[in-house]
Amino acid sequence: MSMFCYQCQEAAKGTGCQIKGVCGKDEEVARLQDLLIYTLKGLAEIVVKGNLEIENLNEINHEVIKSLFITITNANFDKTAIEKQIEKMLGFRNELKKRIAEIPLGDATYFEVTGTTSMLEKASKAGVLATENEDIRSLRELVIYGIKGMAAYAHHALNLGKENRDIYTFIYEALAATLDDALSVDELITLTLKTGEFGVKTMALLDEANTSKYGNPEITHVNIGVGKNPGILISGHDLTDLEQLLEQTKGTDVDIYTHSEMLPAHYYPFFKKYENFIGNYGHSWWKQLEEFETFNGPILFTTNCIVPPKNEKVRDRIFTSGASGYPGCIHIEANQDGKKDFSPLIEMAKKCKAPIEIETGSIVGGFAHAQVLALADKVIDAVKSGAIKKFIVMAGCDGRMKAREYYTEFAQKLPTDTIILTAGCAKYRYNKLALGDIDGIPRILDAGQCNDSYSLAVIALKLKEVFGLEDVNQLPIVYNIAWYEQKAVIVLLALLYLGVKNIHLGPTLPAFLSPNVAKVLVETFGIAGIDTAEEDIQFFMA
Ligand code: SF4
Ligand code: SF3
Repeated sequence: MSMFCYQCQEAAKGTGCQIKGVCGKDEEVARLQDLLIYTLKGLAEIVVKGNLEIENLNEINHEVIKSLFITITNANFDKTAIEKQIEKMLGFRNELKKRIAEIPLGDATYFEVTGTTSMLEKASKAGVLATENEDIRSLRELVIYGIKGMAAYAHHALNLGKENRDIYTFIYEALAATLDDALSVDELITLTLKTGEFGVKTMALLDEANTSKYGNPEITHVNIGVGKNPGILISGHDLTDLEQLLEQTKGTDVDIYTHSEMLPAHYYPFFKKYENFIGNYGHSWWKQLEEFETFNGPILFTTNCIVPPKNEKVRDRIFTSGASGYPGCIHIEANQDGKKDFSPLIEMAKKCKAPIEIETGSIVGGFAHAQVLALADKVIDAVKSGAIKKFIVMAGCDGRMKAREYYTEFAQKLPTDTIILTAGCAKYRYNKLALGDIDGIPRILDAGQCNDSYSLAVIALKLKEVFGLEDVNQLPIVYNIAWYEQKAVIVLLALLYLGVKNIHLGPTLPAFLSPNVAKVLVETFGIAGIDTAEEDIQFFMA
């Protein structure tokens, strides 16, 4: 077996990718990502066992979360960038080793590699399958995928100047715990729940970072048509990149459009002052191959999800930043102050044609916690009068699997007295359907990006308080979540930590859940898969 990865919903045959990733990740990238994670585990073991002060590890903390982010599905396909990151982290690891007294540590803290061949060789013994017991492996990976998602959100918060040492402390603790053969299944389950607890803390931190800088998202109609100027398309989740791009294109004849998970940027008051911030182009990430062709201008990936470009001409228009990367695409690095120079994209855009219009009209969003709570009286009245029977949380990810047509059908067939609460790119399966409204409340309330699932939890907790309920599960809210990559894993663990039960997860259950671990999740939390749209609606409405 040349590689093994089962971290996302598209894992080949529902078990794992072994020759090449369905996502396009090749064997070398997969193995290098494994080695990067293994290096982080070794570094974390030194921090934990050596009782090192997190506050003295500033740069290392930042590089640890960036490294985790690099290994998220569809974030970085660039071998050279991953190798460099391994070397950097090994350098930090060796430096930290000198700071602690002689205490017994494991292989992850001692191994050395020189060059690609020895990295690949070492990686083959350090990947997922190095843990033989399938239940321990399953729980270790569940924790690792959770902290990958957590690290991505912590990285966005950090870019906005917000960080929390407790989150870094937990990430080191969790990484080191995955090397500890003494931990039992029960102890690893406890660690999994703790991962959810820190997921909540991290999403709250990012929410605070976003809203303190950009204001609270508000009801916004986002244009989905195009203008006459050439444009730059920005994708991914990093709002600081968008801010810098808008500043650098202000007053030029270059327009800025969002793609996929960048759509919710339009909901923030801060970005509304930019006249060249035109609208959203296209759908969710997996449609990018065709949509980038017709967009005509440069594309900036600030994070996942990148689909390996098939057309070289399109690839030449793709730029990456932050944790993302793709071989052959220009990577825009930040300087020491976090400033990025986007002039290569702007100069390219000036020579490009305007985007070809693929749709017209607008979509509405901006229903994060502050906006929904501002409408609370209206919402509560509608629930009390019976006009709203149920809220269906349909947050999460989109993906290319045909089975995901389920979500469109499900949204279409829901009774008209239901409201869909969404966040993340899962929304593209139904956010352009004309589902109407209930007493002026749109039937699809989009809170924002996947991390804004936090908003949905805040709304649920507030409703519980208003209705004087003991338990969040007594609310008329059901959860039908679509997952794809590891940010959805941290969202799921966060919901479990908050006590949410009976979450339905689709389109398939994670390949990394062993039968026994899946059984625990089913028995303890009522986690279930999905059936047909009709059957599920009947079940949810009962
Ligand atoms: Fe396969 Fe998903 Fe891993 Fe890519 S990220 S190799 S598709 S399991
Ligand atoms: Fe989407 Fe990749 Fe997960 Fe942020 S952009 S939700 S899949």
